[in-house]
Amino acid sequence: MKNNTKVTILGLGYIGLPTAALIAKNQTYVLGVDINPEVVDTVNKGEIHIIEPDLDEYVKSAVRNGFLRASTKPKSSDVYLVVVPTPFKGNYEPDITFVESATKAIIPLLKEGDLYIIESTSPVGTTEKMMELIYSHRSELKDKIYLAYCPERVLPGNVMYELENNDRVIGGVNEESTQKAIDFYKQFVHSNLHATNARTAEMCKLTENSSRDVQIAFANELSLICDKAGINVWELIELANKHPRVNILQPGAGVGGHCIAVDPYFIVSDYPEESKIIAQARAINNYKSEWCAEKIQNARLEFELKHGRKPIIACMGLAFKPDIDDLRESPAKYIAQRVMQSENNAQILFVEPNIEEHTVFKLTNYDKAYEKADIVACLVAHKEFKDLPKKEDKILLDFCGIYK
Ligand code: SAJ
Repeated sequence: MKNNTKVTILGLGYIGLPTAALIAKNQTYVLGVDINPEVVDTVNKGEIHIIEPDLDEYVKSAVRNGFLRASTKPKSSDVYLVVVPTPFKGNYEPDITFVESATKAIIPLLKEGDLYIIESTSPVGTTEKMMELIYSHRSELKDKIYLAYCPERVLPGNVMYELENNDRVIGGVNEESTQKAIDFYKQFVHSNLHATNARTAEMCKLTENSSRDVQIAFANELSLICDKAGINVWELIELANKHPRVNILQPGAGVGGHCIAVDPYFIVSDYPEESKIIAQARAINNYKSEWCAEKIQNARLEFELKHGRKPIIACMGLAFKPDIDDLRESPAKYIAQRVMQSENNAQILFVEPNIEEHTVFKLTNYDKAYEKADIVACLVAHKEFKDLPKKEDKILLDFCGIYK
């Protein structure tokens, strides 16, 4: 990139801030824009508001060296990256209003030769929609600016490494735009950049996560079948995976996070007639959490009938996946809430080794909870739980393969 290239990143979240810091590390002037003034103030102090290994060092040095600044307002740049959230509405319809408002904010600033890229996970056709929006306000820019879509595929907890080293799929609204975007990413992405068109790039992101959701649904469905068949599903999957071309994923307490549990709906809502397996996989993964809550409920009732007293129940894990501290959209948290509703709190011990405290759940150390509990519901396969001894006097409900 020419060293006087100015880049504006719209959205300083889990992807936007790491991306801004990485580009700034390559001596490029980056303006990070966020609608939240607290985020802007935090970044301008060289600090961070999200938890991601190594990110603090990147942001601190980029701000100190003057290559990264944050603001609530965009300024004229040469490259604009839209990295804002794309949630779904109550009826599972994708919500691209953040992408639209970020685009509207920069329309007055655009000039001939600028590059506009969307990174946010978006329904197919969004980049073309934003192109029409831009041209409807600035017709003189038609075919004079470059527009592309480039999804990210980084894993939370490994973002700084994966941003630089994961292959990227780059889809322009035309070939010149694709090439312009490739030339941009080449400056800070040291892996393969795969050229395609915008619609294919948009669908590629949705396909990656939908394929994973379907694979997890297959594992979860197996767990329901094996529970009825009296088969250890962990042993079954381990044996099936000995086949050279079989790779069955792991059953769990459901599918959480902002990605795998969300992105498939972007396909289903646009192609409801065609996306049968994708829709059904979502239903199975959502149902799995209900199923786990019911198993705990039944175990509680059986215990009470047998022992004439209420059991102490340990909910082991609240995060949305193993060994992280993120509880957003967590199936384990949902199940813990269901158990709490059906039981007075004194009988339930909540365990989450990756956070100190929680506003709703009073946390107990995992060792202590395991010792005291009559029923142990293993909801998240955190590494701390792997050493817990199997005790005959406890009812172990292993939903995530702690004891596999
Ligand atoms: N899960 C299972 N069984 C498994 C694997 C995962 O139940 O065998 C559950 C996890 O517990 C979690 C959920 O699925 O609740 C999602 O976990 P994940 O490991 O898929 O991780 P995410 O959502 O943090 O990251 C995914 C990744 N996408 C793929 O692996 C295809 C990541 O590369 C994407 O960048 C990210 O979504 C995203 O941002 O889209």
